[in-house]
Amino acid sequence: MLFNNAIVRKPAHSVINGIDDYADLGKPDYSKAIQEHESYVSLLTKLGIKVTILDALEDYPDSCFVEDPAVVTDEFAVITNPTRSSRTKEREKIRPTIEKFYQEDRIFEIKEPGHLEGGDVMSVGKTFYIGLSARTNQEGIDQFTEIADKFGQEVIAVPVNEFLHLKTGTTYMGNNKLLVAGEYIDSPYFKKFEQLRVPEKENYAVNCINTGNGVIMPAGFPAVKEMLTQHGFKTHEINMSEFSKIDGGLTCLSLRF
Ligand code: CIR
Repeated sequence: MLFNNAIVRKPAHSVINGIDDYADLGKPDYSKAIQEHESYVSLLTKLGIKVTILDALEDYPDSCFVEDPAVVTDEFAVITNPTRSSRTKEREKIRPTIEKFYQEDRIFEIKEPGHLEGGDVMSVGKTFYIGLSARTNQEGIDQFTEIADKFGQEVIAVPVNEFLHLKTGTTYMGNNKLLVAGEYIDSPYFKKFEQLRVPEKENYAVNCINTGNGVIMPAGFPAVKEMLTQHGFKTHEINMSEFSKIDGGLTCLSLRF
């Protein structure tokens, strides 16, 4: 396995009012979102991952996207500073859970005027690629760089123009293989990787999770499924219809470590 633990948060009824800056597919249906979330948790559990399920937070419509208010790594954790005002306080809500898994001196914080969201952080070996996006600013990246440096890890900032977060446009599958869509196809930032190019109409499926025991991908993207299979990955599909309506992908639904 590439990770043994996952933290997720149940979607609240308010998930129907989650931020939708990109998708424009209408509002999510709460019961369907719950079903999809349950399938996600069951799959992680079936694959041998220990899942911690946090209670829904009605005051925070996007709080099921736990990947954004924290970054977790083998050695340390960072409580981030989400940009959108409806999400900023999610940082306080995730902290007690992070404290259960990490010692106090291994927990850091991104502070004003720095902003950073976990969806922009892609970890590959000893390097963090961090998206400079509408949600993560240079100050946030500079603060993260200082933290990573304490652990001998480097940061490479990558501009994000077409997507919400860096990982909405690229995810790392291991073995030097990188799924890439849109602006990251043939990007100079990712020259050293073997690129698995996602066709535009399947852009949403660039956001996958390699568990080390198969790749979790959204259901309904045959070209990406075929490409992953050809590259030797077993795939597991999860229906993401409701989360995709509010710009949420598979990675954003969990913190994995
Ligand atoms: C937002 O706009 O913040 C949420 N509706 C979606 C967050 C997606 N998070 C992620 O890709 N890590």
